[in-house]
Amino acid sequence: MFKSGFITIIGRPNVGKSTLLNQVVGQKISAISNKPQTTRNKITFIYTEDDFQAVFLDTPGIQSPKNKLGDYMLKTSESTLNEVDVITYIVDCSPTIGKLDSYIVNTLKELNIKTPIILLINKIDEIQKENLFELIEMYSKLDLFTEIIPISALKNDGVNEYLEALKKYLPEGPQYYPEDLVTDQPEKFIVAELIREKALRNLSEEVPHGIAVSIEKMKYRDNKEICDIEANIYIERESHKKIVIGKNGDMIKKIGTQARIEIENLLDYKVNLKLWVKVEKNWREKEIKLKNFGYQ
Ligand code: GDP
Ligand code: MG
Ligand code: K
Repeated sequence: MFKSGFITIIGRPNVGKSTLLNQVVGQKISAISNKPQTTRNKITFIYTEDDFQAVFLDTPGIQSPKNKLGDYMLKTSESTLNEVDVITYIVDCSPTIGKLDSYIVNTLKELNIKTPIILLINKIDEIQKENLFELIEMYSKLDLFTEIIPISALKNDGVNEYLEALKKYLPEGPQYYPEDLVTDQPEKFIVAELIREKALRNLSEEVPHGIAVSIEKMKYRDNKEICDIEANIYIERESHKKIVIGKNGDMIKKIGTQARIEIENLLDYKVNLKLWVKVEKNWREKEIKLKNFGYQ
C-alpha cells in the first residue's frame, strides 16, 4: 500500500523549520538564517520513499500581523491547517511556553483541528537530558499532540523517527510527484532565496528584514556550462545602501561569492552572478510589490 499526503510545518520564527525541511530533502532550498522571517511564502518540499511520499509546505512563522506582509504570512499559515493530513508543530527547547507559542497553541485548540499534530521539540543538542524530560511533560499536559518527538534538525538527530511517525498518519494515496523531485518551486525562486539568505546572514541588525531579491535575468549559455544570473537586492532605505555594498564593495562581493557557490552546487552549472542594490521605500506595505516578488 502506498501512502501519501500533505504536511504543514508551523512554529514561530527561528525554531528550525527550514533547517528540518532541508535536512529531510537533503538539499538546501529554503533560505535559512538566524533572523526571523527568512521564509516568506509556502515552499513545497517533497520526500519520497518506496512506500510513501510526503509533501511538505514550509509556511512562514506565525506571528502577530504588523503590516501587510505579516498579515499575509499569518493567513497562509492558518489557512493550511485544515487542508493538510498532518500538522507538524516545531518548538525549541525554551523552558517555558512563550507568548507566540501560547498564541499558536490556543489557535490550534480554538480551531478544534481534527488533523493529527506531531510536536517536534527541536535543538535538543543545546540542552541536558533531564531538562528534555521536563519539556516533554510540559507539552504532554496540553493534551493537543498525537506524538511528541525530540529532534536536532541541525545534527540530523531524530529526523528518521519523525519520518516514521509521519508515515503512520498519512492516508493511502497516490505518488503526486516523480520520486526524484524535491521541490516544485521554480529555479528562479530558489536562486532568489539563496541570495536573500546570504544577504541576511552577512548583514548586521542594521538592515533587518527590509530585503527582497528579484531575479532579473537567468539564462543558460548555449553549449557552455555557464548560467548568467542578474539579480536586484531591494532595500527600504537609501542609508542602507552603503551597508549592503560595503567598503569598496566588499559586502556585496562577499554576498555574491557565497551565493554563487551555492547556486553552482544547486544547478550543477558555472554561474556568472551580477547583483545590484536598489532602494524601494516601504516595499513591505505594497501588495503590488508582494505580487511582483512572487509572494502571492
Ligand atoms: P525557521 O525560521 O523556523 O525556518 O528556522 P531556521 O531553520 O531558519 O533556523 C533558525 C536558526 O536556528 C538557524 O541559525 C539554524 O542553524 C538554527 N537551528 C536550527 N535547528 C537547530 C538545531 O537542531 N540545533 C541548533 N543548535 N540550532 C538549530
Ligand atoms: Mg524558515
Ligand atoms: K529563520
